[in-house]
Amino acid sequence: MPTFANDPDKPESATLPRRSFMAMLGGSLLAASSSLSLAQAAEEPSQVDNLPPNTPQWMKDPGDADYKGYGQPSKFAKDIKRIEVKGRPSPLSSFSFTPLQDLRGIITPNGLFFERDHGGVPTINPDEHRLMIHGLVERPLLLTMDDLTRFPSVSRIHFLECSGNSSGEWTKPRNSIQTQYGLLSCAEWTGVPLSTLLDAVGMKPNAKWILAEGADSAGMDRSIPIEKAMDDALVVYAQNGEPLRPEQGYPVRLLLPGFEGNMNIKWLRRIKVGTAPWMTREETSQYSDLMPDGTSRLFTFAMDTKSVITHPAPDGKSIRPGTNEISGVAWSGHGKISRVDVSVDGGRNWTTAKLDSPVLPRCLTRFRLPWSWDGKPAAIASRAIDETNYVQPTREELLKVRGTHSRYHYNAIALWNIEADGRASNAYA
Ligand SMILES: Nc1nc2c(c(=O)[nH]1)N[C@H]1C(S)=C(S)[C@@H](COP(=O)(O)O)O[C@H]1N2
Ligand SMILES: [Mo]
Repeated sequence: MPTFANDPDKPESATLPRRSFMAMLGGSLLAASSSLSLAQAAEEPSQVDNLPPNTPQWMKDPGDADYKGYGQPSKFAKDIKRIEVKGRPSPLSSFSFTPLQDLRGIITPNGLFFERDHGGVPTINPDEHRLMIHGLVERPLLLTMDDLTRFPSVSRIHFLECSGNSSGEWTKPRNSIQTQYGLLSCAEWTGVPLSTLLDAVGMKPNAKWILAEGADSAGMDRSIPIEKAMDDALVVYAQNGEPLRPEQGYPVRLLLPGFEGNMNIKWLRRIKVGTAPWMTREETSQYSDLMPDGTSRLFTFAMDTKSVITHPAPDGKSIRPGTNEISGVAWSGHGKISRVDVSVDGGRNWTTAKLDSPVLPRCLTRFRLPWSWDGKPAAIASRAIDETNYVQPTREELLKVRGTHSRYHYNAIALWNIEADGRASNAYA
């Protein structure tokens, strides 16, 4: 019998835990929850009765006992969604952004994983899909999915970021974390180390590069140096424990930890071993950066160190004066995050934030810092440092070196203004 919290004879004990928590937050919770209940009462009159010390309706009614073969989020969380942009630059091209402002921890749920498709999402029957490994090899292979899953496998947690993430920040910063920073996600990937497959085919001594090709209508292909292929590259078929989602490359994709999203070929059908890069469209006209002196940066594979505050953030909930937690994610394509500093005065002073464990290489790292907000306008920022001692640059530093002709690889410090009403906005927008 659930008596304690609902015993109308003991209103004091029933409200005590709530009061002490309130005291910690500066006493503002009571006011907030009563105004919330009034707002709800206007919409759904019965809901006010669900608040303490009453027994809520959901303890009086039997719960939903319907069998759900595949579970869905609560209907109260239905607004947590990707945002899709379609038709740019071609009708089949699309991308969708992860709602970073609504996520906690480091793992992106599969249904919210960002998406970038150049030729639409193919519908691939795994029984009819093959992975070919050929070129400068002793024993070319044509693998079925059953063949692939018989190889020894590993599971690893890695971020994936499109090199076009935050591209708007170069010249047209927008007041949104989701559409400016949301081409970033992180998952636990399961598959076969690419080195295992390359060992199985036996590479010839002059092998230096591999070409990876997708089975989508874009036939996307990229050249990858053999060092990466033999280091931590994975041929993955599972994402957060379940089969890859169609959008992420079902039934199999290449995962190059820390390397720009574009090289992580989805719907992987072919790996060719060769001596030199193939200079495909994606690595020449695209995904190269025009520098101020008119030259182009080619083959900038590893994503540079970056971080962003996700709470509070534009698109997210506004904060109230008193105790708050500043929290966000940091990542580096070069290894582990070693430190994240947070500023609440626009970058003049910095405090080192706490990093959640585990801190893994080429993986999102969650940082947190308690912050007592006095209710006055503030400007908050995070600065990540990785194990190679690379320090995330300010916007001014980055633009000074790279100019403003780039469309890719923007990794500067983000600055959020906190307005007097507690809302966060992009200071550069
Ligand atoms: N075959 C194929 N692979 C692809 C793409 C594609 O369109 N086709 N898009 C690339 C780009 S630009 C990125 S950023 C990542 C996005 O991976 P995701 O959609 O799983 O987030 O996949 C890459 N691999
Ligand atoms: Mo991308």
